[in-house]
Amino acid sequence: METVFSKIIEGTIPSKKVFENERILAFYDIEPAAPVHVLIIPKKFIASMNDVTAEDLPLIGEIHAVAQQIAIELGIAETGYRLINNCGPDSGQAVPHLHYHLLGGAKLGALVG
Ligand code: IU
Repeated sequence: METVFSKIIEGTIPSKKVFENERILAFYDIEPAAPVHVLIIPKKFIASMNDVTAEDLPLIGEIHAVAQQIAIELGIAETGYRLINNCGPDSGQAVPHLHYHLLGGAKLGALVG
């Protein structure tokens, strides 16, 4: 399915990349909700966490490893960060392509609300 994120993966929409390999792309969110706000996405189309299958689990694990590495590189590993996935309407998921928000660089507020 074509989304803004598939266009970012293709390069037809530019992004400020933080990390890229054959399977994963990470780039800065255009509307940062924290001093560090990076989106980490699989290049494979997966609409949401509801659509993750057993065969995707190595990919999900690799996304965590990439998040850990980016946190180190951007200097937020020690101060702390969040890795957030929004899934479905109640979460506010706006883009139907699986993505993880890596947020840090400040004391983060409560999540609910
Ligand atoms: P959400 O979990 O689906 O709500 O997050 C989508 C994020 O994608 C949100 O933080 C947007 O600011 C971000 N984003 C982006 O970085 N670049 C874009 O072109 C678009 C959305 I559209």
